[in-house]
Amino acid sequence: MKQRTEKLLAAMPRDFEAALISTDVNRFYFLGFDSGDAGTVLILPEKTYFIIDSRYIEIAEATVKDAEVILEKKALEQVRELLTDHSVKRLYMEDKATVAYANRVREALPGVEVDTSALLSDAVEALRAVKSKEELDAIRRAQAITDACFAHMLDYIKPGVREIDAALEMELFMRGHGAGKIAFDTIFVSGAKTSLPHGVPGEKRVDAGDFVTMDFGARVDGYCTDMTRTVAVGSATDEQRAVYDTVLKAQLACCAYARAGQEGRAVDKVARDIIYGAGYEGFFGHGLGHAVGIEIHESPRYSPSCADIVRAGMVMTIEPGIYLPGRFGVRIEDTVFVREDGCEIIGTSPKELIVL
Ligand SMILES: [Mn+2]
Repeated sequence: MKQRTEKLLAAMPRDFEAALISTDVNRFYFLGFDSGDAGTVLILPEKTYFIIDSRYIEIAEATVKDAEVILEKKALEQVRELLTDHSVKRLYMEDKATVAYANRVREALPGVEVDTSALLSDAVEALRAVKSKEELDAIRRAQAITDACFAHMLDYIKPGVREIDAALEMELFMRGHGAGKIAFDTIFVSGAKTSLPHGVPGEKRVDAGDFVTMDFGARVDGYCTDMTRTVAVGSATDEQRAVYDTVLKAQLACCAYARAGQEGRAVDKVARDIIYGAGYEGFFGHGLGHAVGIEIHESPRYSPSCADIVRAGMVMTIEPGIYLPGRFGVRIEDTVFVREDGCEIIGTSPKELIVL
């Protein structure tokens, strides 16, 4: 954790004096503190402070190693005292802090210049984008649970099963097999609802002839993974197979193409060229993928507008889809680890069309 604050200090302007961290994800990134949604982190060049209320003080004192843990009374008054003690005149805040909170900080710190530009958040996001070995290991463990869940669902899915029961089954499986949390709300949709890229599981029952799309992931030690598979139940028509094969071809081509040093949009284009070339222009509306880490959607993106360079050590999703409104859709998604010479698919779940 100390390395992370040191990297931040190196990334910030030379006249950096202090940073106030108030978002859950960055508090976790700098302290490893994952209990609750409270606490204020103050990073100074010489020292980091963690102001935390009585609900969490015991766990904070036991687990936070690289910051001085202080019992919260009035957090911003305590911040003001610390800034005065250290003669700080300029404070960076995250641009993802709420406007209300930023206003309270300004009011509480007269005489301190409060910078709410994107500078701090961008610097932290750039650090978070490149994963350490420990972070990658957590994502690998999350993915192993996610793969096991998919295998379990191949046995579970039958005509007559309700979507909401299947989604709950997936969440129970992942939590019961070591996921601290799930990475995001599980998507299990069937039949015509598979044309909704982020459809919500409902009362609908799986029918023979349906496609089923499952988009899900476990979260282990604070890190997410993200996977989507589409399977057929009972049978698949020639048109369903043609759409599936096109998405699979695009997904495999992107996995073969992706490597460090590319603009995000270059990898997106590989999928888009295949899908549009097969006649499905207008039916693949979302970007090809996104970085994954503490949050399920991080920067950079594989999308038509992303000119950011994807670097070695980043963890990205590759998830092309085709969605035919009112009829059916297909998405196939892997989480991959980007290396200099290619990308490694972290999961092991099969991708050829499975007819249950
Ligand atoms: Mn995704």
